[in-house]
Amino acid sequence: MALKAVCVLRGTGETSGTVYFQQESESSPVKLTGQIDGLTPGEHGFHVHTFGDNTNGCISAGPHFNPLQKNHAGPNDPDRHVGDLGNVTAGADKVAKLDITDSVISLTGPNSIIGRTMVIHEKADDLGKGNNEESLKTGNAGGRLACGVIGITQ
Ligand SMILES: [Cu+2]
Ligand SMILES: [Zn+2]
Repeated sequence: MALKAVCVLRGTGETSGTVYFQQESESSPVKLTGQIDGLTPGEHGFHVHTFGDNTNGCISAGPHFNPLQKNHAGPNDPDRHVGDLGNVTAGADKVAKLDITDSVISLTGPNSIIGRTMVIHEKADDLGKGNNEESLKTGNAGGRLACGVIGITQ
């Protein structure tokens, strides 16, 4: 039976969204669909952060989900944070439509993202190629516009 999860993104500004996750079996890739509204046109970093804690807003979600203690990178790099999903791109209508397939995150097992937080950022993620220390931690994606805890759904 397919595993399914959902995340409602909210923040202090106009950015909001809904992300749906589906995985056909525990060894299958995870498909992400849905959309994020209220973004400036262009790329925005999009990651799973470690904690499902929004008590002090998106900052309480902590750093990128990184159980194997790797450097920050892009979703197609062999070494990356588990939570590194790269960028989403908003159009002139300020909407980013999500269509991501990822084989590193999971909805079960040690790389499970259930109970952790999705964050959409102010700026583009440089995917670890910024030639500075912060690039290897956060991709210089800037502030956290909106976030939400990833939960199991039917
Ligand atoms: Cu992030
Ligand atoms: Zn990262």
